Amino acid sequence: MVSKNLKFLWVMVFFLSAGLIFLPACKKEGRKARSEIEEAALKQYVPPGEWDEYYLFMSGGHSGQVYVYGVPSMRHIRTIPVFAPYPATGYGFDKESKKMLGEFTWGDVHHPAPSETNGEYDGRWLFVNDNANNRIARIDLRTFKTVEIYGPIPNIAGDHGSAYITPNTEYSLFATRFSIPIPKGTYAPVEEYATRYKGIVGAVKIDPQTGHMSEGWQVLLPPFNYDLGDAGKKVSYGWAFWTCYNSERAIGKLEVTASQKEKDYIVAVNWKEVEKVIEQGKYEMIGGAKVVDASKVTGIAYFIPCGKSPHGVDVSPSGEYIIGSGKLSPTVSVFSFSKFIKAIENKDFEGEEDGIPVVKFESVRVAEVPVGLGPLHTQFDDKGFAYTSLFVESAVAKWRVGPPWDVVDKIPVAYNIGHLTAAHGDTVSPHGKWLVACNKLSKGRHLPVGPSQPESAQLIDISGEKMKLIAEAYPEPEPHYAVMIKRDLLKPIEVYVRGVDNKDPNAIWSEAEARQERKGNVVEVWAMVVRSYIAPYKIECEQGDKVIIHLTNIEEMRDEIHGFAICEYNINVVPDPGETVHIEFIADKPGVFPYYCTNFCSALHQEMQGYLVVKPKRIARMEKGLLALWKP
Ligand code: RUQ
Ligand code: CUA
Repeated sequence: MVSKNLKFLWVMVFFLSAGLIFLPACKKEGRKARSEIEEAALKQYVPPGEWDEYYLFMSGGHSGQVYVYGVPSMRHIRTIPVFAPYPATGYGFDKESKKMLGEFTWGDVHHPAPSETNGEYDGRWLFVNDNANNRIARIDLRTFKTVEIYGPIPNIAGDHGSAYITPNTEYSLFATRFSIPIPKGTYAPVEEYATRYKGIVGAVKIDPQTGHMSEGWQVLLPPFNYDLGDAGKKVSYGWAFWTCYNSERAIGKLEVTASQKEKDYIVAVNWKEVEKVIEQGKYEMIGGAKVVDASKVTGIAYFIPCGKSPHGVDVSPSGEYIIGSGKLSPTVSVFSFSKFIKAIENKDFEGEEDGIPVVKFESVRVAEVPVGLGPLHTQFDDKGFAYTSLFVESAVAKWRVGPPWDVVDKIPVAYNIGHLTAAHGDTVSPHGKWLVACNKLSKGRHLPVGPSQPESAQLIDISGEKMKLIAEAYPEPEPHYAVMIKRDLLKPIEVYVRGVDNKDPNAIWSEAEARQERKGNVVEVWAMVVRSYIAPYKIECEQGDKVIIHLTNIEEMRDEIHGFAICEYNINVVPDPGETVHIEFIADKPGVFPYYCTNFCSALHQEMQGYLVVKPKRIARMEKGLLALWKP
């Protein structure tokens, strides 16, 4: 009995003393974790009513749109419809945007690219590519609206290596991901891929004053898959770079057939030289575009060997280093631009592809950085470091751009990161500070939402030596690439000022001007919306008439947005304050169709309504007949 008690006592003594030793340690650990969380939360916290420091423009992939978030809060602020209709803002319903969308109702946005001046974002426009339908769109950052869609671009299929902007917004780059027989419409069996299919890279010209896009140039290349691109800057200004895979010129199961060679290429194009040779007339017209054949015209294109099936190519802020991410190798290859130029001068070539020189790998490569598994894309900070996304490893590697070219930090992300973006991280002067990882898989780190799972975006603090994961968000699908722009660079308007931003001759600014006129079968209406009525309150037409409505929102105050929808006519437009939009449709359904304001705008929002009265053909005809009888 005594011994049993003693034993119990000893056990108690042991646990108590152990507790005395371990408890403070545990508590300390717990406190540290807690303070780390608090620190992260404070870094991300943007109090209600305050602004984020950066805009984050994320591509929306095959949603066809661009999404705007704030950094660091990661709050979704706006959706900018680009290649798909978006009834929330009336995009794709009014005459202008309908015309811009043309025959397509979707697009595949991959790479947003802000306009630049001297290699810096200038806050004027944002360009995005459509990988599916070979187009490039321009968003005006004064209005956050898509104002122009260029394309489909001739001779290319799958505009992936796009819409990269050259340092003074001379061009937006494009490249064919899938080589095809050109011009489009040409027939050639897939079996003749290696000989009759062609690769094309090129650029759309941009008017430096207006942003307007027009035909630029195209370069004819071997039938490889051209993937990602980037424009040269500073020392490499005047050049453009794209990676390519499938230099095997293979067909079939590419995962096997196009992964045979140890190396594929980065193709370097001297666009300043392309401009010159085009001026000299050394081009062919193919598919309505000026195409320079790089196998016939020397000095415009070179291949740089890069291992293996590379994906991203990123030019360092100084323009000196061209970084190729070999997605099937555990390293990024760093090439020196000055060595590349020297190699060209010395004709230091190791072969050719269809007559286009391949520069000697050893002569241009300066480092092979062992970043980790599945490197895809690289961004830069203000302290001489690069950040590379590792798809297979689900991590971001931070490494030194320059000797000893070492990896200095690594952070896991959740999961399978594709692109990443740092603040101004692809310009000549990156900001550092923030990095956003665009992850392809979220693996249930969120409330379950059924089998269609979201991608994730993780905010990482890169201001210190060690990267720190701060927050996680679930952006709209699918964030391929994104760009982060300092908020004060953008000067968006809040109202379309009459006579300044709105010079539409069909705008009306008072109820007294509201009216409709008939010209033959066309009924033209000048209408307006304001809190809280729509004028005119009725639109009368006959079945089969074409109805044109010029609708002005005459509000002069921020936020005073009105919608205008016609029941069962599949119409909804949303003019902003001071904006005029145009609707055109055939009144093919007879009857009475209410129209109303779709934006809850005021206490009497529900009162904002009117009627589209469509007189049936039969009655209209009868009336006309009677009139004719009665008149004689
Ligand atoms: S891609 S995840 Cu379409 Cu830019 Cu690399
Ligand atoms: Cu105007 Cu609701």
